[in-house]
Amino acid sequence: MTLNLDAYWMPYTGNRQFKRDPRIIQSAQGVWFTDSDERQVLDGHSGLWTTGLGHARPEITEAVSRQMAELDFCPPFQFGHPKAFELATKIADLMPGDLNHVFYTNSGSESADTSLKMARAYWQLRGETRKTRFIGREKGYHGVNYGGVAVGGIPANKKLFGEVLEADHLSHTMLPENAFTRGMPSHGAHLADELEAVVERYGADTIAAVIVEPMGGSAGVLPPPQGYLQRLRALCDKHNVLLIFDEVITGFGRCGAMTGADAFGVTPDILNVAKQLTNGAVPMGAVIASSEVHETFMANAGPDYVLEFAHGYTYSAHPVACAAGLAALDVLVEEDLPQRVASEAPYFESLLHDQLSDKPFVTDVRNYGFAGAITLEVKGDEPLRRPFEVAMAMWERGVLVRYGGDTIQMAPHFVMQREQMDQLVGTLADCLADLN
Ligand code: PXG
Ligand code: PLP
Repeated sequence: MTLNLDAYWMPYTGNRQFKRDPRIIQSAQGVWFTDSDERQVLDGHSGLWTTGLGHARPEITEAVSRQMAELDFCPPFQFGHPKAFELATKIADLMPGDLNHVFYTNSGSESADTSLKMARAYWQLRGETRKTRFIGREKGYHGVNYGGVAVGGIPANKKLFGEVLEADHLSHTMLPENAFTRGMPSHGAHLADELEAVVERYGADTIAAVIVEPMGGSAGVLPPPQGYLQRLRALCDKHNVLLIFDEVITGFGRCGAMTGADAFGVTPDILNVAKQLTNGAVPMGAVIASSEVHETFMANAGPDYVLEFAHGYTYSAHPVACAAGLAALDVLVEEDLPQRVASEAPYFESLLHDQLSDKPFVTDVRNYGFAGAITLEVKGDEPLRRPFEVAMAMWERGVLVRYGGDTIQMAPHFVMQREQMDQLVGTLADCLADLN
């Protein structure tokens, strides 16, 4: 069979290069993909930070198949089905603090925009009508919808699209003195204090929320400096600003704890998830609000049949996604996988730093939990070229990694064995050694 590649306009892809040299994945099992040449390719990125439990988990396949036959769709507005409530209860149980109320979305991007709307509406309902301003962070990624792009801090994701929403940005924490740090860097907690300057400039009575990833993901794995998130939390409390954690990558195990909030010991007011919620099997995200945020909506909406939050998606709480989520979270908890990530993370960390730090063009190695990245020196006037070349060389040798900006990113499955990690990092080391 020859595929016609023309009609599919691929997302975040160099379409012209891809269609000249396609990389077609046919099937997946565990930590392995099979490509269209019947090659076994090691999945070194858990899909796209999605599939920590391994691909094709029978528990999820069975739950999804059963759900399709039993209830394929249920209108989410003014009606509900049992699994939507069961999954919300399960998610709330796994969240820290009083993050107890789950608003479903279908992706991380929808979670980002939902959380921003929730934050603004919260202040409106409390009568603080001037609190509308959002603060993001440089190098932040909050998906591709207009709200998320505005608070995001990756220039390439913004430059052709114009600004719809105004936002300010704290500095990123990738300081030169932190290069080659194992785990959380020791410098940079003071960068949270920039929030004071923003408050000074605009007044706390105009600021709705700060949104950050507890550990930056897409920009190439940026663990928070020690004490940074604590300071950000304290300043948000001092100035009455909501703190939103975008945990689309860190939620459900990646950092060796159930959430990034747990891993780093700081609880936000609103926490966004997606990806690992269903192990990537069915699109789903969620925004989890504190009881206080939720109660503000419930208490201020008027008669009880009136909408408290005029927001939602046709596919919010989709029954098939809920079934996948329930099955995926059961496996995550029963196999104690966040704990496995925590106990195996030092092995992954040593591999990364021992094998990659001395390779040509590597200017930084970063890691936390089962997330690792390197930064590569820019080649001439083409900042994106070298990571692309490395990732293609790895694909040739049967290993899939993610490349983006000047970085290569790795995200082992939570179930990955040491010899597979050896292959992942060893193949990268070999490809780097061959660079010129
Ligand atoms: N927030 C965060 C923190 C993310 O990591 C999104 C929002 C958007 O989610 P959706 O489901 O709308 O894609 C993400 C997604 C990478 C990479 O290369 C990471 C993401 C997406 C694409 C590439 O690391 N994360
Ligand atoms: N556009 C139109 C014309 C619609 O009717 C709808 C939903 O009814 C949407 C967009 C939003 O779609 P979704 O709810 O899947 O985000």
